[in-house]
Amino acid sequence: ATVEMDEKLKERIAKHPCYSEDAHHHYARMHVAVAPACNIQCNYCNRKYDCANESRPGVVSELLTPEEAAHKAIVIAGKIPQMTVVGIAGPGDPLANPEKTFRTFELIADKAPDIKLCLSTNGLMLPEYIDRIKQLNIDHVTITLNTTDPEIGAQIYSWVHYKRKRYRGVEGARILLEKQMEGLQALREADILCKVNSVMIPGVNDQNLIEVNKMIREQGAFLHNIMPLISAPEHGTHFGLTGQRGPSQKELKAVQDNCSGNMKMMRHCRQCRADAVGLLGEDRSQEFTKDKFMEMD
Ligand code: CLF
Ligand code: SF4
Repeated sequence: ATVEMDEKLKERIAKHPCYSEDAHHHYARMHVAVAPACNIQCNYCNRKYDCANESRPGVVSELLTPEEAAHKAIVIAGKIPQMTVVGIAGPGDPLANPEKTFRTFELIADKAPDIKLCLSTNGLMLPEYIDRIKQLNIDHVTITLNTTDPEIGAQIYSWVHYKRKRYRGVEGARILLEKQMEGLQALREADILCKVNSVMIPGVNDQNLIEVNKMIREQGAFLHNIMPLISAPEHGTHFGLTGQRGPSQKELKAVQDNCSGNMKMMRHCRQCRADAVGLLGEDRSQEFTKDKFMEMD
């Protein structure tokens, strides 16, 4: 589907490899893994590995302090000229680690003001931190939003930890959805570009994704990325254990096509690691492990 876009908006996404399909051939992103904790439990997540909302299951990223992360970002920006975006996407939820996440962005913005800042979150704490996000000029925020229905949510999230209390089942899912919707609205009011990721789980939320698409479109989200559940029993996720499979390429495409009426759909996502480096299709994270980048300048 073609979506009309004004020139200003085009400029804002022109160098972001995820927000612009054209850009992903020419521009690179890097992730810094500074955020280990999480405030919800998705059934497709195994905490031993990176946040499965925006990353590849079965991968363990090397955790960094904000200072190490900033050093890494500056080193890599110097070595890879196409590097335009630094994202924080895990290994847990960035906004469940607000001090680490914001300190990292602050240090990077200070030393490399041209790099765009990108944040990916489950959305639970987004309303809480919207002011800091604005202050830091974070122009790209992703919310992983898997359903508009708390009953379905109860099958996806086993608990939600909000303001010192743990909520289970429908109750937890309802709180999460409420905060995600508030977050969407706050981003729109702040004129921050918002991408929504939805993990497609056949038999659980696949029928509901059209509804998700409609809702986020009405709330002003810019781009929708429907990602396949990757769930292998060896990752030890709940869905893996219950034999829940991911969608086939064909099933995924059918849902994406059904949603694409009025909204841009992302179809080039590579489900990166929380410490990914490079163009979307390539993974250079091993060239920049901590023992290596700490020696570089
Ligand atoms: Fe990273 Fe995500 Fe920002 Fe991109 S990834 S925080 S928006 S800079 Fe991109 Fe990777 Fe897909 Fe994410 S390909 S998993 S959508
Ligand atoms: Fe795992 Fe990410 Fe879900 Fe947290 S938000 S439980 S880290 S997939």
